[in-house]
Amino acid sequence: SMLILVDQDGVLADFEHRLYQTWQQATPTHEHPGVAPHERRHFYAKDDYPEHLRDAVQRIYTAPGFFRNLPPIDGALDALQAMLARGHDVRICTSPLTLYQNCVGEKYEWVDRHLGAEWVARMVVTKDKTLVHGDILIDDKPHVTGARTPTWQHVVYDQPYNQQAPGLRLHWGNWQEILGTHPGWD
Ligand code: DGP
Ligand code: MG
Repeated sequence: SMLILVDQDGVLADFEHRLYQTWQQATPTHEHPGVAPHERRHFYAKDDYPEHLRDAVQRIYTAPGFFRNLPPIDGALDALQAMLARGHDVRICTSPLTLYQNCVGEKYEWVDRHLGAEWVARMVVTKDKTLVHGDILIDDKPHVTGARTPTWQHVVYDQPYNQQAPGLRLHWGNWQEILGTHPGWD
């Protein structure tokens, strides 16, 4: 069996969907129509918007309620439970915003609401995922770096903004085939 680290935003919780939806509700269309999730090209959402609108983007994802109300990505919650049922040790490994005031508590609330207290106890909240041991890290960030050489193998969670990243591309429609080829799966 394996120790599997699963990222939260962009893997379990749909940050992109809610950002776009909130932008469309809050911003007059003559300013900017917003960047639809399938049109996103940079890992950081702000970088897909013109310079003069970046503070407005940041105000959306730092506002109270943003992280609490992210919709789950289809198939994500079932996949976590299925990995655990197969005997793996599964942890949610997430990096909070440096503007932590709403983000950190609401990330815990999200896990409690959608997965329950048992999974709150499985959360690892860190700015540097290379300091966390594991066999696999499922993460939508194209390059996950930090202070140490990681013990885990990064498996990229497939998103429009990480298409340049090489290697295996996992999503909740193919995860059993991708992880099934990994030594330690059975
Ligand atoms: P993680 O999914 O654990 O790698 O965390 C990445 C965080 O970055 C997540 O909370 C979403 C957030 N994020 C998305 N777009 C931007 C952005 O434009 N600027 C910043 N600072 N954070 C962003
Ligand atoms: Mg992420």
